[in-house]
Amino acid sequence: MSRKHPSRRRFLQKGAAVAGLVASPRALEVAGGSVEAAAQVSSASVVDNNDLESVLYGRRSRFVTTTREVEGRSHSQTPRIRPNPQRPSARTPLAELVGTITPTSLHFTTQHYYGIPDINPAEHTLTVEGLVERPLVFTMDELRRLPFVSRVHFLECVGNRPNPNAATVTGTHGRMGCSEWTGVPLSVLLDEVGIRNGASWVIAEAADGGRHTKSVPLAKSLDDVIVAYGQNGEPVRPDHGYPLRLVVPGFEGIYNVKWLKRIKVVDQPYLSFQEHSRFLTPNPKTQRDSYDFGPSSVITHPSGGQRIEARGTQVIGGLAWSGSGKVSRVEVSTDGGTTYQQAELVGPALSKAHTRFALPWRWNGEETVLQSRCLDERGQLQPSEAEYAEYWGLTRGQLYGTIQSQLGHCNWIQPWKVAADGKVTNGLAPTDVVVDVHA
Ligand SMILES: Nc1nc2c(c(=O)[nH]1)N[C@H]1C(S)=C(S)[C@@H](COP(=O)(O)O)O[C@H]1N2
Ligand SMILES: [Mo]
Repeated sequence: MSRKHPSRRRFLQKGAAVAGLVASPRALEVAGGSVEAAAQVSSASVVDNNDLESVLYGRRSRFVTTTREVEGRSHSQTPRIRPNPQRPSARTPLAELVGTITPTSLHFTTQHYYGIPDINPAEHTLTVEGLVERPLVFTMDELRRLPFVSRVHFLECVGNRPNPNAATVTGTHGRMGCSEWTGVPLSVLLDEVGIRNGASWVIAEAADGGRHTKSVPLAKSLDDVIVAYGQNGEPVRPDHGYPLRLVVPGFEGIYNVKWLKRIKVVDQPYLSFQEHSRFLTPNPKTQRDSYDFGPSSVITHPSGGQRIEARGTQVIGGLAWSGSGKVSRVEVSTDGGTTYQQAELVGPALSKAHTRFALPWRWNGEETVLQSRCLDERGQLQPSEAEYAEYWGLTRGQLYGTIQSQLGHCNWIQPWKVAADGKVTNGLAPTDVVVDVHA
C-alpha cells in the first residue's frame, strides 16, 4: 500500500485518536445501513447454504436483505407515462451498493406499457431494414456468431433529479445502474446490411405491447451503440429486455430500447414518445440541449437517512458519471460548497460508466453539509442548483415543478446535511411542489 492510503488499522486508530473515541467496525457498517436489517433476519428460519439449489444458482446470505425500492404513483397530470400499474417500476438501492457494477437483481427497472413480454429466444429475430442495400433478419444464434464487445456503461433514466423532498439517495438518484453490457456493435449490423446514401437516423423498435420506439442519430449508431444480449456476464434478464436490448451509452435511459425487434435506417428522426425536438438543434452552451447526459455525481455515504455513529475519521464515498465520456475529477465539499477537496477515484474511470470516489474525512461532531461535484473529460463541471437555475433563467419553482424530461438533464449538485447528532438529511431547502415522474 502506498503512503497515501494507510492501512485500515492505522486509519481506524487515527480516527479514534483524533476523536478520543474508539471507532468500532459497527459504527462504520452502519454507514452502509445494513446492520439493523441483518438483525431482523437473524431470527428467520435457517437457510441451508449447502442445498442443491444454491449450488446450481448461487444465492446471497440471509443476512443481506437489500431490495429494489418500488416506485410510487407518478404525477397525476401525466397518466400516459405512468409506469405500468401491473408491474411497478423500481429504483436501485444506491446507498447499499459498493463498487461500480449494479447487481442485476438490484438494477432499477421501468416499462411504460403492458408489462414484460415473455420472449422465446428460439423464435425471436432482429430485422434490420430501411435505407439499406440488403435488409436482413437475424436470429439470436446468428447474432451470437458476430463480433461482439463487452463494455461497462451506466444507464440513467431522465427522471433522476436532486429532489429536496426525497429522504434518501435512492429517492434522488435511484433511477440508474451500471452494468457490463455484451453484444454486437450496431455498426457491425449496419455494415452487414450496407447503409444507403441519404440515411441519417436509425429507428429502434421493441416487441413489447406499446412498441416502444426511439430515434438514434446515425453517427451515434455507428459510434458506440450496442445490440446487447448480455448483462453482467449472463443473458439480459426479462425486465431489462431479454433476449435483446439496445444500449445507447450516455443517452437518456429511454433510448435503451428493451425487447429489441426492429432497426430501421431512415432519413429523419421519428420523434416518437418522449423524444424531444430540442435535441435536433443542440444548444452549444451546455449539455441540457444535447443527447448526452452532462457530468454528475452524488455522495452515497453518508447520505440521507443514514446516521454517523461516531466522531472521527471515516470515508465519504459516492458515484460520479458523465454521458460525455470519462470522469476526470471529483471534488467533495464538507462545508456546504465553500471549499472543495479532490477525492480519490477508486478503480478505473471508464467512459460513460459509474466511477466510485472516496475521501477520508474527520467529523468533529458539528453540523455541516456534504456535497460532491464532477468534472468530466470534456471539461464540463457539475453545477450547483443555483448555478443551474441561473444559467437557464429558471426559478426554483420551475426546477422542481416541471416534469424532468421537459426540463432537461437534471445534473445539479445534491447536498446532504449532517446534524450534530450525526443524522443525515436532504441538504436542499424544502419546497412545496416536486413533480416526480419516472419518465
Ligand atoms: N421496450 C421498452 N424499452 C424501454 C422502456 C420501455 O418502457 N419499453 N423504458 C425505457 C426507460 S424510460 C428506461 S429509463 C430504461 C430502463 O431500463 P431498465 O428497466 O433496464 O433499467 O429502459 C428504456 N427502454
Ligand atoms: Mo426512463
